Amino acid sequence: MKTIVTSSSKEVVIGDNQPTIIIGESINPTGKVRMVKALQERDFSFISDEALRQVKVGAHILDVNACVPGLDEKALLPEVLKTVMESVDVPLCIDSANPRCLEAALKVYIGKPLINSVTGQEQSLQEVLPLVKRFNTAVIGLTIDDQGIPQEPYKRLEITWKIVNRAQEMGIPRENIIIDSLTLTVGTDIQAASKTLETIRLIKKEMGVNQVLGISNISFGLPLRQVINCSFISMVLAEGVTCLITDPFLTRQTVLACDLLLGKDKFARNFLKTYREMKK
Ligand code: THG
Repeated sequence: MKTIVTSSSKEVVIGDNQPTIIIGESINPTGKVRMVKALQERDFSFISDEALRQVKVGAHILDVNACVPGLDEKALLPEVLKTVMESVDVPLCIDSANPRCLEAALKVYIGKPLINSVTGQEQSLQEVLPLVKRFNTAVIGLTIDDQGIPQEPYKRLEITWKIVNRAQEMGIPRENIIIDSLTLTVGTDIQAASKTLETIRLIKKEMGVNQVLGISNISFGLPLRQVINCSFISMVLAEGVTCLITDPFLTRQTVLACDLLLGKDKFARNFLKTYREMKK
């Protein structure tokens, strides 16, 4: 199973037997005073720097979110997207819960982006999948429905089926869907990680689609978050996740070590190349 996304000049392949793809998460104002301020003041140089920083430390794709309560996301998201496209040459992941904002962003994007995201909710399926089809994009499917994130792995598999089937009915191939099992923090739910791991295993076995996970949710509210996050990365990659939403500055070394250990880095090429670059 290979998912391909592109920028105007670069192609990124997500799949088994490929290096793990890192989606840089930091162009997102949620909980970040400095980023909110940059968006309020249209300080796009801050966003441009953030894009460059993440690509320099190993992001293959960048997530772009411009949702700040009180600001016009439909106008802002395309502007931020253009800024990022002018700053770096990697493909982008367009992150919005609002289909109108996604559409406005898709109109300015050059290449085949990843949409973040569609859910198993009827309204989301009806509004987002037509955009996936019309703009020929890839899309992240969240295993969430009107009842929230189900605890039970089989229920999350059911939502995956729903998204994949609905997409296929519309002529969207399975390769263009990347499933995100989602995870809450182990700080409040001791089963959060184990249920997510079980879900990943199940989806891999039953569906074989590519899978992505936002890593930092797992450690919210706890100390030593990096230790928890990096440990969780090694577990989810061992279960078959092919793509991560994370801060590459904090997690890239772990990802490279995992790829090496999982046989995804022939002759340790990426690991050694990165080591040499770091020494310089
Ligand atoms: N799945 C999908 N999309 C997502 C998420 C997901 N988008 C949003 C979120 N989760 C992933 N993105 C972020 C962006 C910023 C931060 C966390 C997740 C963040 N992190 C802290 C910071 O930078 O200060 C530090 C976190 C850390 O210690 O690693 O702000 O799950 N499809």
